[in-house]
Amino acid sequence: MLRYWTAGESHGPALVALVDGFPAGLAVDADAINAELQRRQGGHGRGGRQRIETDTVTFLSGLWRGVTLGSPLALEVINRDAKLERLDDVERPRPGHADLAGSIKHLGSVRAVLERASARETAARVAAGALARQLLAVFGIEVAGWVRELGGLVLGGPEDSLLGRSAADLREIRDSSAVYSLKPDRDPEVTSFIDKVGKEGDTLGGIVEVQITGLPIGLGTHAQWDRKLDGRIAQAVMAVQAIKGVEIGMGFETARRRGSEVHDAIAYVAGDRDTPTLGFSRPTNNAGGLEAGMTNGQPLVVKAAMKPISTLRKPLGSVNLRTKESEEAAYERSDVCAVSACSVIIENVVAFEVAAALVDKFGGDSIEEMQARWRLYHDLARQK
Ligand code: EPS
Repeated sequence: MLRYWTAGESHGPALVALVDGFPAGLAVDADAINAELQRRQGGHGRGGRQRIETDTVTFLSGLWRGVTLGSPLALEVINRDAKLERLDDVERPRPGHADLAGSIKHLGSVRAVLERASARETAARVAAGALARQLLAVFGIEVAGWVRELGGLVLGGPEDSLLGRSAADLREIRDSSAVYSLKPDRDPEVTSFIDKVGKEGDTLGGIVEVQITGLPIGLGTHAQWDRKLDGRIAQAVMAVQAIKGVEIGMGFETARRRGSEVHDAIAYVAGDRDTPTLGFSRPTNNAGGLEAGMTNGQPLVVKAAMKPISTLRKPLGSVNLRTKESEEAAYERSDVCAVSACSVIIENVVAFEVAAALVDKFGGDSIEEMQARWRLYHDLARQK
């Protein structure tokens, strides 16, 4: 079983991801993990913290000469802005943040809660996911993510499908955009909108999309609710800070259409028998690559809705927890828009869940055994 936890406060000494159940024998590319951490720090609209940090990963365990041992991996990302001991408490909880519910729940301070609730923690999740996608790459499984909508501006559509296109092509287009969208020509309009909203003391959310190609048929299961891959992905995505909605494939739109306009017809091309999809293809991908909790060989398509950052420079009404008087919510340095960063986070948390499903299906002791079992499975399936 491949799984991970994170630890660390936003202004504590470091963030840590503990990855357990990772197979032995993978030569880890730390630079590739660092590239994802760097992307997470970017995107137009980020706050001052990102000018202080240079997020890079250090492996505290689980590697020997750069190769995974099959033992737990502890990944550390240092906080340069480690000043927790010097920070004051917050008395006026911010609407939308963990401040109010968390401080009451723990019978403690707002600071004690907000430090862990901060989206800074996602650096650890990105490090774990960026490691997991290196396992996916061994099997030809590729991940790409981008911003599809930002503050109501629509920056993508059905034309962005990975059906018949390469993830590398879409990543290249996205990397040329200041907001990680597939419409870099719209950047001037989008960035000046973010700047304008920032000057007004407000924040923006958006919709991000992740697609994964090269998947075999049969990751996940129909047999038990807590191992269905759609359910696992939905939990991982929903559990990212500020996410309020998750869609797989056509998502909510399926509810408005007839069955004949939703389900994807099945075709077979004998010449494609040796591909991971065993020759089966689907002219459309409304299911988003998942049927009954299992991958069906089509690209996985996941979208997530991110609410605007809850720390507002022009704050909403709140209550002083000490005096119980009405006051404006507290303001701490924050981002105007972190939707671009969110696309990186969702990309990597989804990658981790898919890697966990790959380990479930093909075994977690070593890469070599997984590759042998992958070949055996496809040989057996082809004989059916
Ligand atoms: C973040 C770091 C944080 C915030 C942001 C995300 O740094 P600081 O609190 O020192 O400015 O910028 O966290 C929040 C949006 C939040 O509400 O807590 C990061 O590295 O992603």
